[in-house]
Amino acid sequence: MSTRIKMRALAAVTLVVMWASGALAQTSNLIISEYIEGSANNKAIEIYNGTQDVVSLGSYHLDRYSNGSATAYSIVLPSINLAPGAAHVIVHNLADAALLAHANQIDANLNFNGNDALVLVYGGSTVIDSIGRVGEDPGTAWTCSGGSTANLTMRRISSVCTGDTNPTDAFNPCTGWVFFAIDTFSGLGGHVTDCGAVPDEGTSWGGLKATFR
Ligand SMILES: [Ca+2]
Ligand SMILES: [Ca+2]
Repeated sequence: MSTRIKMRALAAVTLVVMWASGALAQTSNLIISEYIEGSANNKAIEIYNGTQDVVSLGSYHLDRYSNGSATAYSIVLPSINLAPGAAHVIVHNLADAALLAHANQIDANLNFNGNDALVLVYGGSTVIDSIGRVGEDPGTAWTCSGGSTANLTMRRISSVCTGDTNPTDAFNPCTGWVFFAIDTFSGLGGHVTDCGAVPDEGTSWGGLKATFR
């Protein structure tokens, strides 16, 4: 087989595998792809790697700002590699078993309840994504027509390719999110975007290796 044909075959296999893993679409960085504020302690956050690269999750943390506070409580993320197309699900430790079954990480400090801003941070202070508005207590929740950060499941719409990197401007949950009934857990563990470009052969091969590591 010629080198060119081998490369084409490799690219085809790579594309099929990347498609199967949901990794065709690229986001600019990690995004918060799902937010569950359910009954009692049913709280969960899904973080999705829609990039073409393996991401070291330990370089990120999730800050919670409760009730309009300007002071963050940081939730540490584990030092694992998140493959392209993979999702990481954090669940409150007292959640129902049906929700805990989806957890990659169980954390007692994931105790938001609708009026608490959440910020995904890279390194010391680079904001990657956010939900809510830091410094504002909206009362019960940030709301919009048909949407709320309380008592619902929020999922990022597929066209969102970059997180909300401004955690202090006004927050409208209907911008970039769709809503599902309280205690909907079925979307956890994966995410789909339509963010465009297919990874080139060189970098997607790295992603392929990561997927099967
Ligand atoms: Ca609160
Ligand atoms: Ca914002």
